[in-house]
Amino acid sequence: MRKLIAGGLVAATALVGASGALAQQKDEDFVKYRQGAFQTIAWHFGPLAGMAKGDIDFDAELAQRNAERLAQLASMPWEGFEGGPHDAGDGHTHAKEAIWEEMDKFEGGAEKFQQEVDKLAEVAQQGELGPLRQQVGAVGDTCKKCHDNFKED
Ligand code: ASC
Repeated sequence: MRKLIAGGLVAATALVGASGALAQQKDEDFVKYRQGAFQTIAWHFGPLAGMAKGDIDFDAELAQRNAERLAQLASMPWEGFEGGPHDAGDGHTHAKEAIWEEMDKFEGGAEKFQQEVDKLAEVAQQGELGPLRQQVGAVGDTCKKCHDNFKED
């Protein structure tokens, strides 16, 4: 448990760390990258949210797989915000300028998200709907909080 959480924290705090390799990427690539990363996260969170709400049947194996993937994916979107705000060309970004104005707060939200999905991956191993439902709620709260602060509708 401790190892998972520590790993997540390291990944989350490395947010703005991976600059060198990004030099050739264009503004629109940053936008596409981070949107793709969030889409992949939503793809995996969707069924978990569906199980938590009772919209789809509980499937312990799927829950465990998706939660483990989320723990990996949670560290990925953030490098797509590096060096921004980015001009997406067609205006296709929902990122608020507040991200770059309040980067510490944004990074804090990313770290909290990582912690909660790490916990979700652990809880999913129990194979029980009750605790899963509760932790899916905790993860969803971190999504929502960040969207409220930093994402245009
Ligand atoms: C989802 C999803 C989000 C979050 C958010 C939680 O399933 O795609 O962006 O949950 O709605 O409030």
